[in-house]
Amino acid sequence: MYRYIQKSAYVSPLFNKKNIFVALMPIGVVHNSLLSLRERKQKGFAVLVDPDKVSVYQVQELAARCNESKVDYLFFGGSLMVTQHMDECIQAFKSHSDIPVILFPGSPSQVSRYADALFYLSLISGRNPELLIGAHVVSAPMVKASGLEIISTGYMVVDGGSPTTVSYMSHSFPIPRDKEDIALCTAMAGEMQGKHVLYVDAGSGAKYPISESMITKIASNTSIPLIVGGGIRDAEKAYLNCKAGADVIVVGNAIEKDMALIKEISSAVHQNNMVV
Ligand code: 1GP
Repeated sequence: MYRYIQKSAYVSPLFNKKNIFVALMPIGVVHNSLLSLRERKQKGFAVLVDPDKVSVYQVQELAARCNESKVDYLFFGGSLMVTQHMDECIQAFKSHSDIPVILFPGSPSQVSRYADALFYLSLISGRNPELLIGAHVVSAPMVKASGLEIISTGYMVVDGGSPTTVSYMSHSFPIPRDKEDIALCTAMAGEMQGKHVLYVDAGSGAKYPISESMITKIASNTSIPLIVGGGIRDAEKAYLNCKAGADVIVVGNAIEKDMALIKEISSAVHQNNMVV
């Protein structure tokens, strides 16, 4: 799929018969599916797996449950990577499921060619140059060579009520949870910088998930897909976040504790699709 840019004054092999320039800006399958959720006002559900917290056997069970509950995406990654079995886990998941696997890396070393796509994260809520551009420069050749679909992501960490691994590791302050205008302006800046998606995160296991009013503020003033996660523990909060304007809901911790939640939360998220 290609994004049509605009009419041009001259003809070249890159122009179609109507002299419309067909730009060489491929939109990958996963990015396109995220755009389509936003455009059709549909909602998606993503399960986050931290490779340090699962065995290959558990990943297989997870795949079966995700298939059964019509999960839309599997996000894979964590702030740290103590174990060495990411490739193996992703292969195990892929051999049991067609659900797209998107890497959500805590560091540039977390790249696996077995995934479908990679959130190319820029921590736009922080002021640490390493996580805005430094790590990207170092990892660029490896990321490019991976052949993965790259999804440029404006990553925003919002205070979830307790220090999270991401805040500690990134040496950056999260956005205070009552400063919705800061969150809004950060999101707008990310969109205008050309990020493909926004990921607003209260951090894994957050005491306070992102508020619905903050989600509404961001969603109603930006037009790129909005992913929301951190501290979501039940179907009701997932449903309310969708109502507030989130396009994709991410749940990790709560599912690690109770896999039965996959079905419950997935139904709640997709219930919004039926209402629409
Ligand atoms: C964390 O958004 C994710 O980066 C998910 O958070 O583990 O709290 O669900 P939880």
